[in-house]
Amino acid sequence: MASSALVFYDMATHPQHTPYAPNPSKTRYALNFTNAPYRTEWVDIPDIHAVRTALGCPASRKFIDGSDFHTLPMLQDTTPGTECVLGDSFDIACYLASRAAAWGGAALFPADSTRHGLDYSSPHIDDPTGGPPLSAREAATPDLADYARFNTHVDATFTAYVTLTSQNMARAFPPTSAARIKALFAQRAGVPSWDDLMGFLGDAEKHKSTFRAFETGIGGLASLYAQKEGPFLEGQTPSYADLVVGGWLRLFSQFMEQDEWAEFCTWHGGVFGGLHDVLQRQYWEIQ
Ligand SMILES: N[C@@H](CCC(=O)N[C@@H](CS)C(=O)NCC(=O)O)C(=O)O
Repeated sequence: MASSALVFYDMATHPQHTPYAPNPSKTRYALNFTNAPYRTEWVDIPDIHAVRTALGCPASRKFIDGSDFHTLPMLQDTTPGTECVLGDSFDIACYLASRAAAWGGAALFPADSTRHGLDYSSPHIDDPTGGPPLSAREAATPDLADYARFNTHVDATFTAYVTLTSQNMARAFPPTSAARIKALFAQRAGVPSWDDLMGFLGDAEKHKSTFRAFETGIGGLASLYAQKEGPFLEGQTPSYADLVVGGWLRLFSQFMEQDEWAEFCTWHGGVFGGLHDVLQRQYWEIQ
């Protein structure tokens, strides 16, 4: 296979190539984890719709009004005979898992897993997200249903606290598209401008109480990690479940206030700080 046969579509950032978005980050971890040969194509947020449509990739998420929400990641396999385009991080994980052995990579869904912690229930699973509803992907095969469910519950938990990252997110917008991204986000939120949106999210008291609630909100997931010896959900053996959590940790590590991120890393025996460090060291590479 030629080294660029897999094309991974991630969000363009400033500075260049400092990815942060949680679902693409799950995929980046999974690509590196499985030793997949890939290259990254960087897409500006307002261009996602056009890029996805040009590749014939249907939206995998909806806005509240039911209209299509075109998102990243996308993965395009250009290998003759197996050409395809996948537009959801969980589908991509399943695809990579089925090829990992051929690349000499690790198993995303280890056959001998005890599946410890995959029955995690988010305290926020029924919360409104304040934006587009989460998209729950069904596993293609019944044996992966608990990973798909875990993904949905982890998404629900971190989404409940995502406003802790919103204030700093704009610094990652590429200068050439920042104005368009801000206008798009304001339009989606139904407010006149980005500054209005930030004004609403910037309430210091609300921020503080959200941060305090985060420690409790993340406690159930943390306790599942704490039950095993080692940085991963299963203890010593990583799986896609850890990469799901890691995708979110990547976002929070980038955009939480530095002192809050430092404190977050000490909560619950430091399980998430430890997981983030090991995932970044071992599986974070930009190709
Ligand atoms: N279920 C989808 C969700 C993808 C998703 O929501 N991606 C976000 C980034 S984490 C996105 O592309 N947002 C684009 C936007 O906000 O315009 C998946 O797992 O791939």
